[in-house]
Amino acid sequence: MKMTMRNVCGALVGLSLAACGPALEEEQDTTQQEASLEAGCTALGSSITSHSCVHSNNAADHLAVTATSGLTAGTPSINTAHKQYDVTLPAGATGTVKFRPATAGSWAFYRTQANTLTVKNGATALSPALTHTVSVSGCGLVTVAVYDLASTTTDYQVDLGTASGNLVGVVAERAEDYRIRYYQDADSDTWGNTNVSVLTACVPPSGYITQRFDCNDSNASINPSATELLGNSVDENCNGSLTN
Ligand SMILES: [Ca+2]
Ligand SMILES: [Ca+2]
Ligand SMILES: [Ca+2]
Repeated sequence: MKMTMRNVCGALVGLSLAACGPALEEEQDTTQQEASLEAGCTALGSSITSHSCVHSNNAADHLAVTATSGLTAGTPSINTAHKQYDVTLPAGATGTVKFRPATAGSWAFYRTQANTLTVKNGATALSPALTHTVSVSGCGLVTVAVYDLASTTTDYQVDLGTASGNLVGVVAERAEDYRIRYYQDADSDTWGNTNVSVLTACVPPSGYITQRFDCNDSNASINPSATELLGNSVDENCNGSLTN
């Protein structure tokens, strides 16, 4: 049996660090699957995006750097997550910064302008795992690109294309840290099947929800909020008892 702390922790980061303590989650062993950004992910979920917006909206989380024209000895790094780097670009031109991931994984680069972003390993431009626009009320982040960055000893080169005012804000977050487990709700009674789930930082598949503990996911009249009907052999409210 495999135990993990990361799942519970990641799902709670945006809510409460205090809740991210000793909780251990028992991995299900049947039909659940570990969703990856590459397999059917159409957009990042609300957890990582809203978390990024919190830092973008907090002036105390902003750091200012000046990008260089190409990679030079003076090219600044934007390595720290949970910050918005306000990157000044060369006037009317592409600017270069560096990014060395603290942990290998899928890194999301949110930006305040829909300018281009290219991540390179040496001379090789990497293909993004995902890019999409962002539209969150009250949040200045408008686009995101996700790259799978495997090396924690590489300074990846990040080229930022021309931007209005020669200034663009960049928030980098690791997608794996914001995974949430969703459960299949096949009978649409708002209670999911504990045994059929996905763990993902992306928007969940259709019909998947965060609430679980449906003991019969093919009958919408049976779930933990249903009323127990006495005198039959059905546990309508999923509490394990036929008498209450
Ligand atoms: Ca259900
Ligand atoms: Ca009953
Ligand atoms: Ca019952």
